[in-house]
Amino acid sequence: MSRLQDSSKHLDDPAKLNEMLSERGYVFLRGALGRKKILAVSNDIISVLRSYGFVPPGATEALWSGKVPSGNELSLGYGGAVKKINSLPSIRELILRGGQVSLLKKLLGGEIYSWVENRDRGIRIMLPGRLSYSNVGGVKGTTVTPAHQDNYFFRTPNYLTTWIPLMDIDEAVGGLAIAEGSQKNGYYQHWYRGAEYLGVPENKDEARSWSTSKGRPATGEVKAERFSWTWLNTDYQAGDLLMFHPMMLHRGLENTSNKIRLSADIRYQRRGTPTIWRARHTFTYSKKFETSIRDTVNGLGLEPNLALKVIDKLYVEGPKDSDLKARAKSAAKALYLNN
Ligand SMILES: O=C(O)CCC(=O)C(=O)O
Ligand SMILES: [Fe+2]
Repeated sequence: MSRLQDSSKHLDDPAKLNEMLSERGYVFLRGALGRKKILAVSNDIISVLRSYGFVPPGATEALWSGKVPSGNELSLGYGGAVKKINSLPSIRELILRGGQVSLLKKLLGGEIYSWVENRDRGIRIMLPGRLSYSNVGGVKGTTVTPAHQDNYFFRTPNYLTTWIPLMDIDEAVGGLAIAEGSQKNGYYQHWYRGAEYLGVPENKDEARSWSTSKGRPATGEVKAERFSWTWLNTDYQAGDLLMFHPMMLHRGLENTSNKIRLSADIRYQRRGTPTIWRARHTFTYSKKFETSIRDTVNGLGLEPNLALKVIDKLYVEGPKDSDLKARAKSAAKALYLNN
């Protein structure tokens, strides 16, 4: 693992930062958001986690009590504790008016549109270890974010992802790693095994082992396993800001510490530029739509590769007035004939 390059000395030079975003695909700015401000936000989160028993009484850091979530308490978008956290005034303030917003105003040269789904997806609460979860959007996955491009979720080049550590995140707490130069090759194949989301294989061995265990690419054009990556991360500190390109390959690192990893990932674009449907809806709305796509398509009994393609097509098109089953059938026919 190599280190992210810190560009904070160019904080007042938007042209330079834009140049880096387009050439390197990311900008990492040490301390740009102010340590004190961010720690005040995370104190509010820690209070909520304490009240749910995830942080022991009296602890002022995000220490993990050892409590395992009951049901979806900590699930992105859905969890009770997560909903409570998303409704905190300090979180809303951070998302709508944090330092990243004023910086983006300068970089994008206009007012900023904060995606609707930032409201219920923005904050991530990551317990130590690698737990499986199931059924968010009809998809199974694990708590350690697999390698992916955000383009998998949001099929538009027209936004930036900001990743914000809400505490000090060293290698033990995990954090985020990005693959140097990976934004330059297009849209990588993202894999599934049945309903299990695997993400992008990190090398040939992983691709081989997925494919011999019934994994298959569900979307994307470029075989990522052709490349070999240098992963970049750093000892993140509260106050740091990482911004990256929609095509940048990145992944979560396993949390092996005794702390709960707190971070935000929120997306913005210049106001008035074209948006995609996901930007205009809450995360819970979108996941519900995704579930109904999967249920509908799986109910048609299609050949598995075709089913994955149909799911992807309906997902990209987004919610519409017309009946989903009829849409699925005509997409299946068109894709079948095209093959
Ligand atoms: O924080 C993580 O584990 C994943 C974040 C992510 O995928 C993103 O910021 O786009
Ligand atoms: Fe991501």
